This record gives sequence, structure tokens and C-alpha cells, in this order.
Amino acid sequence: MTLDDLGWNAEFEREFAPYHAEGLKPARLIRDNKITYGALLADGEELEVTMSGKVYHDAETDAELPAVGDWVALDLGGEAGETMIRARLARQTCLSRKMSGRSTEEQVIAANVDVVAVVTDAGPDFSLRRMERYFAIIAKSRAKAVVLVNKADLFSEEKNSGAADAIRALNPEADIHITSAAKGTSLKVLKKYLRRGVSLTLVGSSGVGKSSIVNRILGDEYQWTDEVNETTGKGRHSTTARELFVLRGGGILIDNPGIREVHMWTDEATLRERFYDISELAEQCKFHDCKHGTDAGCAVRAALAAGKMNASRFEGFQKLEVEIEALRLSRKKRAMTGERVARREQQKKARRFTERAGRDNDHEPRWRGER
Ligand SMILES: Nc1nc2c(ncn2[C@@H]2O[C@H](COP(=O)(O)OP(=O)(O)OP(=O)(O)O)[C@@H](O)[C@H]2O)c(=O)[nH]1
Ligand SMILES: [Mg+2]
Ligand SMILES: [Zn+2]
Repeated sequence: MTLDDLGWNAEFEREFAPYHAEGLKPARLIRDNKITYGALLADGEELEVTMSGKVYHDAETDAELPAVGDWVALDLGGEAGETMIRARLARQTCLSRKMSGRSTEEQVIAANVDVVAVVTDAGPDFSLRRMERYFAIIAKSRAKAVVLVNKADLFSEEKNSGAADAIRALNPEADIHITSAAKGTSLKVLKKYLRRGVSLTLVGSSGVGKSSIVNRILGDEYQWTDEVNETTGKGRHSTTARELFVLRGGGILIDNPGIREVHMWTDEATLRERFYDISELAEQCKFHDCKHGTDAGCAVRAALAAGKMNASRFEGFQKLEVEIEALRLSRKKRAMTGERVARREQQKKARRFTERAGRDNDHEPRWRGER
């Protein structure tokens, strides 16, 4: 493997020159482990890395922190044997979305991507309004827009082509393909984009088949996907961190966790508040730790069955704990990095103090002598 296989180019090379002089190594981030990152080096070696305090401090917003797809300068001989991200190269493209609500913060979905493939289906996931939003963020990213109307095996040909036509009408510049990850139909069209050094990322709602498509292309069950959830009719959450795969035949695939309507950058109370009615209902469930799935005496499912509750609201409620967990992890990452910085500052201070004390001692006899 070479850097070019990972998407390296002359522009990155130029920007990296000063880091090269410092003995730092270029690497591409392939996984966000929340506290650490997975990084891929030119020789194909994969390392677990942490960001330096400087990188953390220089980032004025979360969006400026390293993200999957970013090129970084690594210090392989960091203190205590840690491999450190010393700098992040400028993003040539960047797929991100604005946080909803008051916050103006941006969340990076994938950095340095050439093609963004939005995965949807002609059935329950189909929404032209949501597709509009995807097209808007892709346009901003400067990547090429592709749409995969997946799960074609589940719907009639008319329904699939009707969905594709409606999407095409929204954005004539986008490439629209009808696919089935289950049957392996039409996934070869993706090969057309996946040339050496080209990065393609898959986005879309949870359960539309992004990981299944990645699996198909990788040709093995690299990623875990679950059977369809009997309550929601969707696949259970499987992808939790973004993952970048370098294909043997050339090209780079970036899988993503499903993009939820509820964003995870708000606070826990606000997240819970949105579903206070369901939370109250849940208190009437027979079991205290009811998962509202197959547990007996579930008040939430009873309300759902009685048509007293909107199914999509229930789905949102079910994802709530996942959202909250994600929120906690991102907080923890910030806190831990903060602690790391604080510890280092303390060490520096201690060192300065010792040095000064040493200097004072040196001076002491002379000072006495002068007196
Ligand atoms: N019938 C049919 N089922 C599919 C197809 N593609 C995926 N599935 C099923 O849909 C479910 C969800 O698929 P995943 O690939 O995990 O979906 P995902 O988009 O990666 O979901 P998240 O990781 O949660 O965002 C699984 O049970 C898949 O087997 C398809 O083309 N046809
Ligand atoms: Mg997935
Ligand atoms: Zn319940």
C-alpha cells in the first residue's frame, strides 16, 4: 500500500513538507474510537493514536477536531510511547451537517471524500424533503452526489423507478442507481467511482443497508449487520463508528452510522424531554427495566398496538439511549483530552520549578560570597 492508495495527492504533499522536516509521518484517520483514533500509515500499518493537546486547543469547534478521512501528521515517538496527532492537514472536501436548534456547531461526517452516496429505499425511508437536505450538504462538501435506491428486491420495479425519477428531478447532476445489497444487484456501478485513491462515503438513515453494501463490495462479512428488528422493521443499529476501508482493487469506502433525525449534540435533558410522554408511559410497564421489545406487560407497546402512539415517535424513543450514550462518549473524549492537557501543563510547571530551584541553588554560594 502507498499513500496514493489512501487518497494522498500533491496538495497534501506540499502542505506536509514542514512536518516531514520535523520527522512526522502522514497517516489517514480510519476510525473514531471516541477517545482515540485508528490511523492508517503508508505501509498499511494501523495504529491507535491520540491527539496532542495543541491539536485539541487549536480546534475552536468540534468540527475542527480530527475526523475520519482526515490526513494527520503523526509523532510516532511521543512521550510515554504514545503515538500523537501533531497536526491535521486542511480538508480538501468535507461532508458535514449543521446542528439543528440554536447551536451553530457543525458535525463532520467525513473528511476528504470525493463521492457521497446517499442510501435510501423506495419504501419507508423514502423522503424527498430529506433528500433535498442531503443534496444541500453534499453541494457544500464539493463531493460528487450519488443516490442508491436500495432494497430493490422488496418493492416493485415501478415503485423503485418512480422513486429514482423523483430524486433525479430534484438534482439532475446526481447519479441515481437502483440497488439491492441482499441480491447483490447493481452494486457494480459503484466500481465506476472507486478508482485508486478515490474516497466514497455512504450516508443515510439507519437500516437502509449501508453496511450491507460495504460488505458486498468487500466481498466478505467484514462488518456485522443484524436481522431486522421485529418492532421497528428496521435493522438494529450496527455501525457505531465511522469506518474507512481501502479496497484491494482500488478505492476507499467509508461507512457511517445512520444519520438520525435527532442529533446527538444537544444535552441529555433536552433529548429526554422530547419523549417525556413515552417515559411516563414506560413507568407503567410491568418490568422496571422493560426494553419495550418482547417483554411481557409492556405499556409502551400496548399503546402502540392500540394506535395511541405514533410509530415513528416510538422509533425515536428507542434510539434515545443510543443517542445519549453517544453524547456521553463525546463529552468523555473532550474531558479526557482536557485532563491530558492539564496533566502535561502541570508536569511542565513542575519541571520549570525544579529547574528554577536548581538555578537558585547554583547562585546561592555566589550570592553569599558577594555579601
Ligand atoms: N431485503 C433487503 N434487505 C436489505 C438490503 N440491504 C440491507 N438489508 C437489510 O437491512 C438491515 C439493515 O442493514 P444494514 O446494512 O445494517 O443497514 P445500515 O444502513 O448499515 O444501518 P446503520 O449501521 O444502523 O446505519 C439488515 O437486516 C440487512 O440485511 C436489501 O437490499 N434488501
Ligand atoms: Mg451500518
Ligand atoms: Zn415496556
